Amino acid sequence: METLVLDILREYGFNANEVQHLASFGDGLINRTYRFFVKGRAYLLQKINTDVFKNPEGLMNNFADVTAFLKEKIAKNGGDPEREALTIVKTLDGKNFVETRYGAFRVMLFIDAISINAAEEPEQLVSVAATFGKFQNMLADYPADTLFEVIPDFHNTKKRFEHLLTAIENNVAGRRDEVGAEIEYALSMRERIGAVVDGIQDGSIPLRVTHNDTKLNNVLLDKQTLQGICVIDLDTVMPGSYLYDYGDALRFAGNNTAEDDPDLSKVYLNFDNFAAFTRGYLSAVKSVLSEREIELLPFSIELMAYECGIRFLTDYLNGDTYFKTTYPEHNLVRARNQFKYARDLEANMDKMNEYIKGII
Ligand code: ADP
Ligand code: GN1
Ligand code: MG
Repeated sequence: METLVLDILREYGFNANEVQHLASFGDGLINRTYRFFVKGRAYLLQKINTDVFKNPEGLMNNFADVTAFLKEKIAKNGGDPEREALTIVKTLDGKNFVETRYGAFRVMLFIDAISINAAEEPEQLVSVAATFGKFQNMLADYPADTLFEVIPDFHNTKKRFEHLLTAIENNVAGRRDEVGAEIEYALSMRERIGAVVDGIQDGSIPLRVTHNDTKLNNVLLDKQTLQGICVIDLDTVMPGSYLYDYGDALRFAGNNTAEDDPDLSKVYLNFDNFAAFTRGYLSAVKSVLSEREIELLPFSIELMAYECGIRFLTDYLNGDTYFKTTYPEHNLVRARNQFKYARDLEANMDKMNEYIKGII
């Protein structure tokens, strides 16, 4: 790896003898991330997962255009464009990424901040949510039709359901018999999972530019103040629904425990986290949400937990080809966790709706 990396970095004008402290970094489930230093400045090198992102050029064009658009707004508002938005470092001949026979790689400026996998206290989520909300606001007038659709149907829950049916049918990894209960639950939800997809189709839910992967660790926080600074992981920025971003954020941050905790007794809606995130989010976007979107906010969390659960289950049935796993049952543990969470969200639907009504 080291030699390959040094070869890539030469394309950026970084000589092998200048590159220091090259090491793996972060804990995303899709890309491989490395940090290194040159002349005291920190950078990230990322190997773009081209099994997942089949067209790195289209993806990097989105990335470059969206960050340029954000930077202009941030500068206008008196912010720091290199801290509040990602910065692509270009190669010596002006390219956004490097293609090698081992895959596609990009370099970004490292932002000196932290990302967390769980909130230490609910109040942290107010600022995280406002950072996601602000990101959506800044992109509200972005020309959505110029965006390349990186992963078609990314949050099309009905299509995800079809993929699960195919995986059940094919039983590639021979694991179907172990997951009867999970399959039964997944199938039982069939009639309810079209709410957002159908709403987009019939026009009752507006199509907007969204992030589509609003995990807590995809926002950077200031080390001292723990305030949200910057939304990262822009690979999936595409037209979508605000409900995907809100729902996915609370799928992750509203769960009382990690998304891969095998101890299901710890998996339930942490209502304080839900309340804090919802307050922060609504403070940023309340004025632009439609009535139907507001109505579906609580359900969107259940929907995203369900969708992520069937994606983990599908990957388990397919023999773990999509998500990074660290042990054989990892995807199954994740699927069970998400399904337990979805059921708990269902039980809390009225309580969440009451809370939102109180704010609006
Ligand atoms: P993945 O798709 O694998 O989740 P990410 O783009 O989210 O990849 O990067 C993985 C991790 O690297 C993030 O969770 C974050 O901790 C860190 N990271 C990514 N970009 C930056 C950046 N520009 N500055 C600082 N840390 C970053
Ligand atoms: C992946 O890339 P990362 O780790 O932020 C996945 C999300 C899932 C998430 C589950 C491109 O997110 O959709 O919700 O794992 N990203 C992609 O942890 O599939
Ligand atoms: Mg990430």
